[in-house]
Amino acid sequence: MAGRIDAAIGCMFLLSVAILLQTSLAQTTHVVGGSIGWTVSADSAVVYTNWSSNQTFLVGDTLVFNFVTGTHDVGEVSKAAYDSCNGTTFIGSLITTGPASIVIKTAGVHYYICTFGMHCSYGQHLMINVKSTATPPTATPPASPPVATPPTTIVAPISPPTTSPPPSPTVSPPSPSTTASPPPLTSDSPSSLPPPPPKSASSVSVAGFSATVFSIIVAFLF
Ligand SMILES: [Cu+2]
Repeated sequence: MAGRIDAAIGCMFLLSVAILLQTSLAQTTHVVGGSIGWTVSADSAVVYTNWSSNQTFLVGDTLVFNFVTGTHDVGEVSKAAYDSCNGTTFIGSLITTGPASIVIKTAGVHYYICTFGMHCSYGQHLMINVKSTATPPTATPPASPPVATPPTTIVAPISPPTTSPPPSPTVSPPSPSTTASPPPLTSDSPSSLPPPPPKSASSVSVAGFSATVFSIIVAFLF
């Protein structure tokens, strides 16, 4: 009993460890701009647009903005602020110390800008589309066991037909034999019953005949 409980606890522990490992592996750290980092240049807008288009962002992932403190900053802003490079109001807080790590907490489109000088207007801004966590792929393996269930339900309908034929053959042979055997018994019994009445009638008549003969003999003698 105790051994079974220990085994169950062990299995649950291993399962939770596997889930934790899978969850931690699913999280990705994205270094914004790759080797270029978080900076400004003539083609900054193109650089960050191309970089983000080649990434898959999931909730729980981390963005790393590589910059030297005092030369840039980064803050998440609304779409309106992103479009107008308005660095006055932020979602969360403006991060002025580099490198800056930001964990993505919600799905949807997120916008980031640098508030230094004209950096945003020159193209130092980032727009990313974040998908919800990779739980759908992990939910797909559990879906395969349910797929195995339909075959078992299909097998169940097949078994009834195989079981039903045996009963009918076994039932039919007994019924003819039972129906056949009663008729001989009933036919014998009626035929056997009638003979007794004739026998008894003849015996009565014989008895009456013998009594008559006896009375005749007695009368003849006396
Ligand atoms: Cu900047």
